[in-house]
Amino acid sequence: MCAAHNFVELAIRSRRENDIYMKNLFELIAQKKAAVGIIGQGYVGLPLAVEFARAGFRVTGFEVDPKKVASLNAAKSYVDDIEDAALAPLVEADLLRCTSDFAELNSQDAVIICVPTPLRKSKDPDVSYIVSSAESIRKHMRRGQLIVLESTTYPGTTTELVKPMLEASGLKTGRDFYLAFSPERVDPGNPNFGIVNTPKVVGGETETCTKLAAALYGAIVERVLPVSNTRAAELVKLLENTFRAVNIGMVNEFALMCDRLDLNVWEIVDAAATKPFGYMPFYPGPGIGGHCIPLDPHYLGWKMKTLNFEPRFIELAGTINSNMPAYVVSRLYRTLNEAGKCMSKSSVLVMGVTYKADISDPRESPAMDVISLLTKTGAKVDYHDAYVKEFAVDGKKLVSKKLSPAMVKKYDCVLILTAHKCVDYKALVAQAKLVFDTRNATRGIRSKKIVRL
Ligand code: SAJ
Repeated sequence: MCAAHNFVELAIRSRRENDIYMKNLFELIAQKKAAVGIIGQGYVGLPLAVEFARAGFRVTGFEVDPKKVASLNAAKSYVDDIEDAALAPLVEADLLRCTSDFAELNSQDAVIICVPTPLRKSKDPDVSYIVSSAESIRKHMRRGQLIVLESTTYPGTTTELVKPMLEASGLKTGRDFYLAFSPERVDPGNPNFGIVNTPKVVGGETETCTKLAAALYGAIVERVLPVSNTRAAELVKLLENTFRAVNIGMVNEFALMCDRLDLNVWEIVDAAATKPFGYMPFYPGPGIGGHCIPLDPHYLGWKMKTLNFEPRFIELAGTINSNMPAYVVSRLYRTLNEAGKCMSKSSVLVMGVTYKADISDPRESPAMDVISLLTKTGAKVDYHDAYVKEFAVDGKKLVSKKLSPAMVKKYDCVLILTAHKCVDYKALVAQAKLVFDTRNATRGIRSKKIVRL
């Protein structure tokens, strides 16, 4: 009886203790006194850190890159969407600081993981950054902390990978610490939607975990949407990005169909976009770039294959989208040929190398593939992009050429891959011998010199 009685006593005391930890964390969040640590200060982690600091939380950014640590502590931003002026008051008020000392994770009440989730060459997920972050947390974690994973990943990552790693500390999820997943929805360069006015989905390992994550994000965003668990939250994000990849793939296939039908795909898409319901426009292009849309659906594809399920839409969209650079080059062959030019003896000026317009990020840009393929044909390829001073293709450094009427005139063809708003396309067309426009950047300009995707 005595042992059983002690066990019950112990359980009640431990329950009470846990309640104290949980209540304390809710209070710290409500009073905005919770110390918030964010691992990864890139285009996702830094804007998130700024919003928590703006709300009055003391935020510590954890970064492995010493240059980023120094830059942020000097209130110098390296993320397009965050101005230095936004950082300065927060750094001065000691509400935002950055460190590479991960032992400081121990003093955080909440830790949010915002690290990259790239793909390996084999298109398998590379969760190594999540693993190293979880390992750092395990080493320094303590009772009463809330840990949230934001990095886009396959359903089951939080519960099958992160949770056991953290529990190797001897602490128990939902009792000693709290664990949730909340997908990031940062859209770089989006002038209308930022962290505060983009609804935030949260899903926890337990109900208390969900509630604590909802309370934390509820302190900075207008709307929090709790879902049933971490796997649901992980899949919500993958649906969002697979939706985009598949629809972009479909409209790219429409571009190929219009080529066969001798129709203008841009006219077709614009006309369809007048439908006020049941339709959402996507636009063809030279392929898809960035660190999300080309990659995220393959995280889901990989997971489903481990469950013997063939994700056909994801595979098909991936094939169509990744073949677009080769299609652009084949169309350019035809375009130059019709102008009596041979590709291998032609000079091409590429306009725009970032993965989408009006940002400076060239990561995973289809321009890399297009320029690589073009160079292999023997063509002389230069580029101009006001946002990207230099750019490596197949290990060879290219430097952005200064734009001038005399310079544009020299090229056999101008190839528009990214439609930055800062370019005067009317002047460009007037100066160019020939323009192949893969983004409809020359929309509304009538000239026999223009060929469009
Ligand atoms: N693209 C097209 N046609 C389109 C739309 C996009 O070819 O109609 C291309 C773009 O040029 C780009 C790629 O697809 O190369 C990705 O475009 P994106 O607009 O999805 O840009 P991302 O990857 O920076 O941002 C997306 C977010 N975009 C939007 O919701 C508008 C969103 O899916 C995520 O918040 C974000 O990825 C992310 O981090 O997951």
